[in-house]
Amino acid sequence: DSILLASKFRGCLVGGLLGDCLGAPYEGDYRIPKTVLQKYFDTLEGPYFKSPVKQYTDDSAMTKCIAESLIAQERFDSLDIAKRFVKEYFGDPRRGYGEQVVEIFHKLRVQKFGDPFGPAKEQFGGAGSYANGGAMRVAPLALFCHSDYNELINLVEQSAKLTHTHQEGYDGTILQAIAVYQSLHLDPKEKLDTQNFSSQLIEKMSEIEEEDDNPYPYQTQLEKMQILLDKKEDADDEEVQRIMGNTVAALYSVPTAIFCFLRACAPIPEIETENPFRRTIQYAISLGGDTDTIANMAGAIAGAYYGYSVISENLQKHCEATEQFIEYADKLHKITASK
Ligand code: 8NA
Ligand code: MG
Ligand code: MG
Ligand code: MG
Repeated sequence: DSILLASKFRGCLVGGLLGDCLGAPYEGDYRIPKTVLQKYFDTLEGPYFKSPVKQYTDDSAMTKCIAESLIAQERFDSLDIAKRFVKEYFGDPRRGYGEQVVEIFHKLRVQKFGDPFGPAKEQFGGAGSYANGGAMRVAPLALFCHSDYNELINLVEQSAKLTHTHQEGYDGTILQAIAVYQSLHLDPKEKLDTQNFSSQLIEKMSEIEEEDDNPYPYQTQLEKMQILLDKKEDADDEEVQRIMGNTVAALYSVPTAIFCFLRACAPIPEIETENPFRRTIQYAISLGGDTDTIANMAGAIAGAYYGYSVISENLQKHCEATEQFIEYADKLHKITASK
């Protein structure tokens, strides 16, 4: 129903924001001791105390651009999104952007947006970026297209190609959007069937992935994920890092984020919380590497599944721009309800 969906919209955007803000201090660390993160989350979730907010990074800065564009235009407008990326970057460049993506913003400004898709094609000697920058910002578009799957696939691919033209870059963006889409359509009161969730992802990706030198990379990663999820004894962190990955590559971070969501439905050793949303992002951060982005993507999927009501109020208060992201969610819900 509409009340649940509105809560899922908020959960998705606020969930992603919290993953970014809370994961950012650990970005690039090899692995974060479970005891350290337990204390970090317990402190932030406990009785409220005044402290500087945890700032969001490029992940949420670009998510903001897409949300604001969809709200202003009430449709997907790639030129408008490109302009917002550039305005946002030059207005507030110190948000930890990817090293190469900023090249695109400079070129777009110089060519005055004559060809918004052009500069991305020149990245990495023409290979295009395979990093997770398309996937980390896609949540608002997944919400916008929640009732039209074919439109979702089409628009998400375009949104990615403004910066990411490598197949792994845009197919990873599509995978993240499909995961959010599936979460939105599930009832959080029913027990999540993790194998069914991942089988559906594999089936949908089989319609997306094209054969090339390395055929079906996402389906392959998702199959490895299923084996890890199936393991009777808990898969240890070293194994998860090695098999799923935790880097800025979309192939080694988007399936990892999905794994975190599915793994965190049940208790995880050394993560002491009854709250499955918190467990998802706390676990994602503990794996190290691209912590802000993996926690952001896992948080968006988890929030879209559980809804806003499970997200701790005190955690929200410690993060920058929570109110703004709630507003985006409510506006997107209103627009899509009347579409
Ligand atoms: P991007 O397109 O600049 O890619 C980021 C990095 O990925 C590049 O600098 C390269 O090292 C590598 N890369 C991507 N494609 C290729 C390729 N075809 N060949 C060789 N190397 C390649 O930026 P983006 O927006 O996709 O990046 C998103 C990530 O950057 C997020 O994690 C975000 O938080 C940010 N970030 C990450 C780190 C980190 O150390 N994990 C640090 C700062 C910022
Ligand atoms: Mg970031
Ligand atoms: Mg394709
Ligand atoms: Mg990152």
